[in-house]
Amino acid sequence: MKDFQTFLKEAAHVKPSARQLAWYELGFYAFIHFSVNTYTGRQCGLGDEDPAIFNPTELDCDEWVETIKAAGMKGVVITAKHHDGFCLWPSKYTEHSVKNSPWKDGKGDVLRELSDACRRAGIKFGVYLSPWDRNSKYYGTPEYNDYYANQLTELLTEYGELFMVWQDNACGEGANGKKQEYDFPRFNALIRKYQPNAVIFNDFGPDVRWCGNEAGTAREGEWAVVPGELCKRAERQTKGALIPSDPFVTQNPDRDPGALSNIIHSDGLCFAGSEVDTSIRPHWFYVPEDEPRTPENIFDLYLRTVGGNTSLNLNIPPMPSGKFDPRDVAALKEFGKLLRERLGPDSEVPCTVKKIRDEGFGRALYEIKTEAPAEIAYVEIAENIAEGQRIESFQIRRTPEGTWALCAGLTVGARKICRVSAKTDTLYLRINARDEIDLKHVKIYQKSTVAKVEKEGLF
Ligand code: FUL
Repeated sequence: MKDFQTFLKEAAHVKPSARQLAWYELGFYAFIHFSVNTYTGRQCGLGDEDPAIFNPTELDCDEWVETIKAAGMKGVVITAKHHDGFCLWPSKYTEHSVKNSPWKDGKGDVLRELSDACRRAGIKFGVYLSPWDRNSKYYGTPEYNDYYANQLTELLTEYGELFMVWQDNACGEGANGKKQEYDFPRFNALIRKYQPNAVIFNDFGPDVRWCGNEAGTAREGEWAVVPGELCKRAERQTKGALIPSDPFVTQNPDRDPGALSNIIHSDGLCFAGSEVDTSIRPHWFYVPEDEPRTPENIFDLYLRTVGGNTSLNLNIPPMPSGKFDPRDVAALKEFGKLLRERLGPDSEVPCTVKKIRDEGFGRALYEIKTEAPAEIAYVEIAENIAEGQRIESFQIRRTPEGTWALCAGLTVGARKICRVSAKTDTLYLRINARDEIDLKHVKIYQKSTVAKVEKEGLF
């Protein structure tokens, strides 16, 4: 059996692929749930909807993309096909698609319009293709895997570069006794073949895993280094458990899968970062009575997710007209303003970071200095995760010693953004890591000057 130091060192060197690193860089992108459900008010279609109900006469994808960009998002993932089986593109393999809708006389293609708009605006494009299909006559038979693979190939080859392919494991209620075994290894091989830079999202990886809820809640400590038992299709980079495998621990997604108490039981660790997917409204598809999140709520969500070593996939459901609801547009644009004011270059205060004490075993104390005292509002810490994720806990402090910290947290990973309230030119950062600490950067943001001007104007 391994000794603890060897185990920790191996865990600290589990590395992301280039595509996973690029996905971490993006951090924040839009989800779009759009289908026949937009017209029926259902959240899960039955599969027998008439394609004639899909008629987004005012659809303008450049307008969608303008809002998405204004909110600081770097890409978009759209439901090319949801569980109802209706295709937003004119797939050759089914009649259940836009080609039988009155929209643009059956000549429309939402994916074409959106992928072109994304390219024009310089943001990334990705697709959600539901494995569960309540329309396809093949569903529940081995032929369904051919059907899905054919549709996937259309998406992978006809719409330019994809940054993400999003799948879930919803297998449904088994209507008519149908239950489908999805051939994910075959689907994933196709994605790798045609879109080698695209990350694959599935509940448990291989590239990006689900955070485990749809409420917008990330774990306090989100690890990208997790048991291979949980992310079955991800590549294992280590071999052998520290304490013989315990399936309850390693395969239980309700736990904190990357915590040390969990991974010591894993037979092999892999790298799979977590995505938080949630909606700007209480539902995935448009419901006129729903109210969107407020700009402050989205900012808080952003801090906990993008600023908590996960990515945020925030759903904006279009209305039957094809437009976003003006209330959602207003909330997103106002949020974008808050984001630029609070975490943009105008609020950043240059600082120097110096290791002032090395305590060994991945423990160290850093001094962070700004040129002059500043009213600090946020501190961002980033690990160089290209070499692995290592930080187990940290504290941001006014003094090097003592029990009191301005902020204390668990993981850091690609990005940790902390709310801090202190007027000072010196902060201390204590870190406890699994192996040698490799910091990519520390950034300091002062209370936004825009807010200050408003305040001065008021008083
Ligand atoms: C789930 C689906 O069942 C929901 O309808 C939604 O699309 C969500 C993002 O994924 O698995």
